[in-house]
Amino acid sequence: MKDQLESIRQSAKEKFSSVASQVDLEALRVQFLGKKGELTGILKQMGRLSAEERPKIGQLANEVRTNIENMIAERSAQLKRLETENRLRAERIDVTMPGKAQEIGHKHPLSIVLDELKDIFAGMGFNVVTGPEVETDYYNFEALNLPKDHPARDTQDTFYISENILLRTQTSPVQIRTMEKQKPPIRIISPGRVFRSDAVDATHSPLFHQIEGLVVDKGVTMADLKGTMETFARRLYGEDSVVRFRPHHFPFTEPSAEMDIQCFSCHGEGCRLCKNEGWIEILGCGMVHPKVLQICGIDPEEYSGFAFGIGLERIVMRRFNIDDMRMFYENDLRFLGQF
Ligand code: 2NM
Repeated sequence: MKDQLESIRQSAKEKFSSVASQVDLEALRVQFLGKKGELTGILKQMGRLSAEERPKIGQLANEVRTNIENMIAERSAQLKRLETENRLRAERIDVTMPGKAQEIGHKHPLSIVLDELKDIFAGMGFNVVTGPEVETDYYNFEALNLPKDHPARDTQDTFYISENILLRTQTSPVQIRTMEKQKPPIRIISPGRVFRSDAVDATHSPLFHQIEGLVVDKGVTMADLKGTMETFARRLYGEDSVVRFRPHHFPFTEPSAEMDIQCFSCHGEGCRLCKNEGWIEILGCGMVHPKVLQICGIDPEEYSGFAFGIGLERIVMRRFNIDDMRMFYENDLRFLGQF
């Protein structure tokens, strides 16, 4: 029996030192120390020994068991170390390798100029306000003093969703909503998308962008309107810009005007850029109609105001010399990459 124990010890030494994985190691542990294992098999036969031999063999068996347990612990620790080493080798990262360049996008030309316009008006104390693109007939037309038979209300020009719901044709509904909610002084601009049922060509699109502005306070006059618009033009086109105001008509302002800037290419002489006019139209504006103030709950005897509307696309087209409006919406990277 002593020889058997020694041979178990010897065979364990060989097998445990060459086992290559934790799973195999566990299988081997069961083979030697498990309930049906080799060592247990020996211990079960201890009854057959003499009283003299039994403690000696018992001691040897315990020794062998302890030996094997130590072998397992040692090999297990070795295997763990090996696994870690292998993993570290496999997952090694070369931090000196060049990275994958991330392509960073940039602003759309419309956004470049819109942000500039926002900055200019912010510098004059205007807040930016936005509102819904789907509007009611009331906010888009009725409250703006556009009579029921006005041509702008025709289904030819406006996208109707139902009889009373439509896509806003200008951002003025935002101004109306602001006047309803907020007591003067009011000084806001409302940039955003507007929609008109136009056929697409180089200068028309059913979706385009507007920035409207509104100032309401006590004692606001046409002089404030002209000064603010001229300051805006100078900030945008340079301090030596020359502007002029021409009478116009809008249902929601009285009086109304359009502002032109003197052509910066020919200084009023007439050239290709200004189509021989000498002047380039920039925006529409006027003193808010007393009826509009009244509709919004603002007393026109106490308050007055001015408003203006700027078409973003036209300004951006002139800025970057773009001759076809469709380029803005086609997402052609050969175009967009130029800004
Ligand atoms: C323009 C021209 C002139 C305008 C008027 C209003 C409101 F709500 F106060 F009545 N908002 N925007 C206005 C005035 C818009 O666009 C060419």
